[in-house]
Order: sequence, then structure tokens, then C-alpha cells
Amino acid sequence: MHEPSVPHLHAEDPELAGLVEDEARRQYEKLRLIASENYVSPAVLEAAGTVLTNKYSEGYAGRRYYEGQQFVDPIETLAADRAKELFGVEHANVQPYSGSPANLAVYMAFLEPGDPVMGLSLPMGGHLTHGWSVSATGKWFRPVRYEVRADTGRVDLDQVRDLALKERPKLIWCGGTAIPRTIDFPAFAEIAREAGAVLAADIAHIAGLIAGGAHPSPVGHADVITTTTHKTLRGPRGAMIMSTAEHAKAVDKAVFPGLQGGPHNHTTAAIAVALKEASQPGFAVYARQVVANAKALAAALLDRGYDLTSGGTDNHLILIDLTNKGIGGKPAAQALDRAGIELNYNAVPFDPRKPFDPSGLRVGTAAITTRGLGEERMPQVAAWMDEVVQAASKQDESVVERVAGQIRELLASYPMPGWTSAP
Ligand code: DSN
Repeated sequence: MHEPSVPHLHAEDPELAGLVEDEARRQYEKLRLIASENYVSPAVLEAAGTVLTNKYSEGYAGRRYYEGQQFVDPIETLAADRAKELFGVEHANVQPYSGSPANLAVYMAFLEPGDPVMGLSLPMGGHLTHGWSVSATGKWFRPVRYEVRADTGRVDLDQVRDLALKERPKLIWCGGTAIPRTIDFPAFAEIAREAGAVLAADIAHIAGLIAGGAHPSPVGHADVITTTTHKTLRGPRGAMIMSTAEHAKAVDKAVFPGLQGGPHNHTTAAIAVALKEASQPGFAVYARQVVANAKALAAALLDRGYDLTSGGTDNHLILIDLTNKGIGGKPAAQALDRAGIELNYNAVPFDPRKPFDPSGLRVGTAAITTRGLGEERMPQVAAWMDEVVQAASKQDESVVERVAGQIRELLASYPMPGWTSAP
């Protein structure tokens, strides 16, 4: 059952409590490989469920538009100070509601409508808010898109430079949602400098790896850094914007009053807890294990003939192109989910298929590493994935059911933060 327990919810709203318990069990029984998800600690869950949700706090510590901020002010200051210390930045704004609002605040801080913005194309691993056409950022600004190289699957830095010098974007994004390789922040910084652009690093996926020393940091290279707090960083759903002192005022003004109203104080508190956890020595061990697991899983998938974008991974994320397996990403992801392996279908670079039925699968190791699985388990994970993908092509549900049972059995030995088997 859910841990901490939710007795008042059971009494007040058994229907909703039942759904929460079902979700907790689902998370306990599944091999959760969605690259942007994790398990937060019970302490983070507790902080997110406090009376802080009752309070309005528009403004910033010491400069609020509502009274009664005696405790919210130090909570927000604690969260911001912890972010500054953990990442080594001069300024941190912990109020953005999530990643997309955080990124929108960067536009608000540095651009005027119609200005050119450059980002990695969405199907190549970028993010909607880096100027993709269906996003406000692609409609209200003039997008310039760079890609990965067809031969290496890695960001084409020559193209980034050529485009930047030709199109003169005011803002360049590096980072994204499906990038299996190290981001070369110094190279992006040099290009941005040459082009006279602001460099924004979106580290949502790799923030925990950076905090734990398992990926280079953009600090000292990027002008502004955005991140969600709930992926490898293992905090609540939320976001932060970090910058040099020079940009602090512009960033803060863009978040409030530019885009948002009152910050979600219960989330801010949970972010503070997560940042404290991420500053402990054990978190660096965790971050390195996330990467070691991803490398081991990638190696095992390659052994089984899977085609991986860029040929492997440097971080927590693997992008599989299923074209040579004769099945689309969507039916494969659905069969894997039925088999207890939760991931998402994903476009691969130069994907000939449509975004809603693309060729690939995206896999991440942040959550299973939190459960305690190590490299020695990755060949088995790859074997299960392979069995299910093959079974899905033949519509063989018996394999799917057997694998789901085997996974439940395995995971029973790996405790889940947020779940207790005790009655
Ligand atoms: N939805 C996030 C992800 O899954 O990567 C990005 O916004």
C-alpha cells in the first residue's frame, strides 16, 4: 500500500483512494523505464502533501503581495539556496510550475515576439518548447532548427554553428528529451558567443546526473539553465531556472509577474527536500549507477541486434530504432507495458513514420536504479524486452503474461519508496 499511508483519503473518498493505491501497486510491480520518470522519497512525498498547499505567495521572499509569509519565505529561500549550492550557480528561481513554463519564462526574459530562436528539432530529440511548430514557442517566435548527423546520431555542431551565424538567433537551446549522448556545453557556448545569442541549457533530463557528477555541468557556459525537478533529480513535479547574477532580475520578472501567479509552496518545499537529498554522497553513487545501468542495458540490447541511435548511451537514456525488428514503436510499447515493462514510443532521427506511430522506443534507467537494480540485472531486462518485442510481432500474449509474472517476482525483492507491502 501507499507509503505514507493515506487513511483520511480512504475515509473521505474511497473511490479516489482506491485509484491512488492501484497506481502505487502499478509502480511497484512494473519495470519503469520511462526516461523522464523516477520514484521520489517518502520525505519528498510528505513535503508535497503538506498544508503549504493552502497558502498564496505571489512575489518573492521579502517582497510578497499577501501577508502570512513567515514560514513560506524561509522555505523558498532554503530551496533556492540549496539549488545554488548544489549546482554552483549564482541565482535560482524555484517557482516555475513545470518545465514548459520554465522554458517559456526564458523567452519572456530575453526575447521579443517574432525573434529567432534556435533549438534541436523535436523528432531529433529536442523539446516542444525549443521552437517546435505546434508550441507557442514555434508560433510566437521564429524557429531555426538544428539536427543530429545521420551517420553518428549526434548533434551536428558544424550545422549549429553555420545556422547560428546565418540566422543570428537571439536564443540558442541545447538539451532536449531524447538525447543519449553528452551535451557539449563549451562548444554551444562558443557558438552562442560568436552569434551573439543567449545560450539556454535545458538540463531537465540530466539534472540529477549533473548534480551527482555523472555528466558535465553547463555552469560557466550557459547564460541560463532550466530544469524540471522530477526526472533524474528525483524531486516532485516542478522546475527551476538558474542563471548568473546578471540575469537574475530578468528571470525572476519573467516567472512572476510575467507568466505565473502564486508559486506552489508545497512543491517548493518538496523541491527543497529533493535538493538536500541530491547533495548527499549517496546521490553521486546513484547518478553513476544510473549511467552504468544504461550502458549495460544498451550493450545487452546491441548484443540482441537492436539498433540504437548513436550506437549507445553516455547518460540515462537509450533510443531504440525498431525498424530492423519489423514492428512500430507503438505496438511494441503497448505489448511491453502489458508485460510489465513501461516505456514510451518515440520518434527516432529521420523517422519516416508519423509521431503518433513512430519507429522507436525511448528507455531510461533512473527509476529502476532508484529501486536498486544494478548492471547485473540489465541483460535480463534486455532479454525480456526482446522476448516481448518478438512476441508482439506474432501477437503471442502468453509470452507477455509470463514476462509480467517474472517481473513482478523480481521486483518483489527491490523496495519501492512510496510503497509498503506491510498491511
Ligand atoms: N515530457 C518530458 C519527457 O518525457 O521527456 C519532456 O517534457
